[in-house]
Amino acid sequence: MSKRIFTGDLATKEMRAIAEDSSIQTIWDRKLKQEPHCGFGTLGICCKNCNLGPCRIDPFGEGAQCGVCGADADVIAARNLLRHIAAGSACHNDHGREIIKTLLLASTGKAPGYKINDAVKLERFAKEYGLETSGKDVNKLAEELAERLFKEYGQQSGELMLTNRAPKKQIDIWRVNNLMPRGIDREVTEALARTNIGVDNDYRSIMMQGMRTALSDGWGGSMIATDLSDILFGSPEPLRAKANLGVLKDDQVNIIVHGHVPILSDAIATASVDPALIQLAKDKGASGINLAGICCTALEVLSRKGVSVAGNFLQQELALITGAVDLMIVDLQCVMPSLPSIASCFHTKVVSTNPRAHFPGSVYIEFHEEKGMEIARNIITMAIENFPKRDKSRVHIPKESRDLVGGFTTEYIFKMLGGNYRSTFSPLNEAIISGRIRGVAGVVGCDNPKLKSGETHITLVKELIRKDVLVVQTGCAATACAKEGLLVPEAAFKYAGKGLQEICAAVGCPPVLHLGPCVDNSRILTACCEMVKEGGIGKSLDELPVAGAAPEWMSEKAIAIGWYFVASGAMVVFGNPYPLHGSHNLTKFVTEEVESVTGGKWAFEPDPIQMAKIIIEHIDKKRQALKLKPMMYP
Ligand code: SF4
Ligand code: MSK
Repeated sequence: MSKRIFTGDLATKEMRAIAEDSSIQTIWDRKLKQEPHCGFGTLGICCKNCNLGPCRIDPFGEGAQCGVCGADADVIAARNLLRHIAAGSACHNDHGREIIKTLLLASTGKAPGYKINDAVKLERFAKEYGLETSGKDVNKLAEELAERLFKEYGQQSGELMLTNRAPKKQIDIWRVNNLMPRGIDREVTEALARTNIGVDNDYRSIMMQGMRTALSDGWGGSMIATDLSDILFGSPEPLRAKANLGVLKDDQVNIIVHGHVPILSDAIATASVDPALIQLAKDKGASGINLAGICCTALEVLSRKGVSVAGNFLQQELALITGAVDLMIVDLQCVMPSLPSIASCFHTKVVSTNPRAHFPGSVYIEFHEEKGMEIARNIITMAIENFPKRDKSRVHIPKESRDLVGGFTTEYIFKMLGGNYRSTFSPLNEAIISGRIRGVAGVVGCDNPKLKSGETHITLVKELIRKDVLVVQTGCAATACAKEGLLVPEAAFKYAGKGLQEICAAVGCPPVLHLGPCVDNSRILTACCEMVKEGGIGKSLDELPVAGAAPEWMSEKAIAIGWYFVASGAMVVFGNPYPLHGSHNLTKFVTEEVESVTGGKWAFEPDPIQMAKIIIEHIDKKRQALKLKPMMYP
């Protein structure tokens, strides 16, 4: 094992040691074999967009300064970045498309396992799309909405409807700078077309398309996915659950849902409490069925059904190495191709389900919403039947698991702050204006073996709440902090500054609010809109005392998210540098120049304490511009 400390998480350390003893290769071993990573790739100045290449730029200025076609470092790095944004946006947008399809099938009676769970939200959402709602049957309205949304995917001109949620000044910024996304699929397609050899050769123009593309994700596909998931599966409300590998049970059938789209995980969660299946599990010698999740689909069923989180991205292989998982069911995104081979060292079955995502070595059971519950029951039965094959002598479940509170939404924050009869964002704005809370930071994104995994999130978040910054989280970043016990109300008294403590005590909330999976970063956008609407802390998102961070990002989705926040006026700090530093001009554009266009920008800083300093300085600068009172407890 590398002598370097690779994580502070005890469960992860314990399971990696077991993996090594059993000669099972995990992500950390594979990463070591890749080191040193390619210098050209790390700087973002290699290109293989056509067969004149592959080409690379000499960063020392001695060798080639442009590719065979003439593209220089700026163009190459910008095209690479735009392709990442396009791929990340495509993932979220496709996720949204799947949810629309389920809404359509459910509303037309073709997917009997699904129904409208939040009719109030459906009506509100349909009105935003200009649909007539009065006196209309819920299913008819849902059907019309689904068809309207599909049209927005294929729209060729105009503006995405949900951008209307933004403050007027924000909309003006987008319109004046020609940044408005025109259609969801259109922006991703155009991004790919522009990056072909000999199309867009101006790094600034390439990055402007990057903004339109990313906005089509944040204010399009992701926002649609979030809202429709609430409509279909129910709007989350805070609930307690646990996080870390210790949620696995040695006497129960352990099933893990892994991936992103909640359509399948929701059906599995529903079927897992079916008394007939629980009885079948008992007949096979188990004391019950234990459902847990990995990655973002875990956070979908956590926030709606209180299903515990077995781990984040880096723990997916380790979960299998416990020898206690009877079946892992995967859909797509962030699912490592190594899983079937690791599962083959144990009795564990890996079941893949999505026609977009095939995993050689897994059992493939294609998921169809029309038969969602039947398929879910069949898969759970398969897990139960696999339970007796578990080799008890090879089971090793770490003890670690911590309580967390998940399930916060923009709507719930209203209720939490104002009560059932006076829902309002005013106490949050007041707390910021009066200097009890400094501002709000979104700490989101993945976990990454290049860093001391999880620690960057934990150190950053502790430092921010100590300085009275309310933190909101999504994705694997939230799981990392949950495992440290930061997502419970009690954490305020242990870690938060006095001002934030007072607010948490008054409201009864944690100092770190869990807003769900990575697609639910759209909730951060809508919460920011509500802060502006409430008044007193800025007229557009860039004026708010808020900032974002993706300390351990790894996925292209994180880049799309990071860029849609910049396009929406936020400063976002990445802990793990993005490969663009081989282009001085592009680096300058994303870290400085873009601020004069949208008010947002990127920063890069691997040290979490320095990262907190950058965020706090940014928030303080915004507070000064707004002429807010000094902090109450400096
Ligand atoms: Fe080389 Fe230009 Fe082709 Fe890229 S597009 S591989 S820089 S010739
Ligand atoms: S799962 S995108 S590792 S947050 Fe959304 Fe986690 Fe990042 Fe995947």
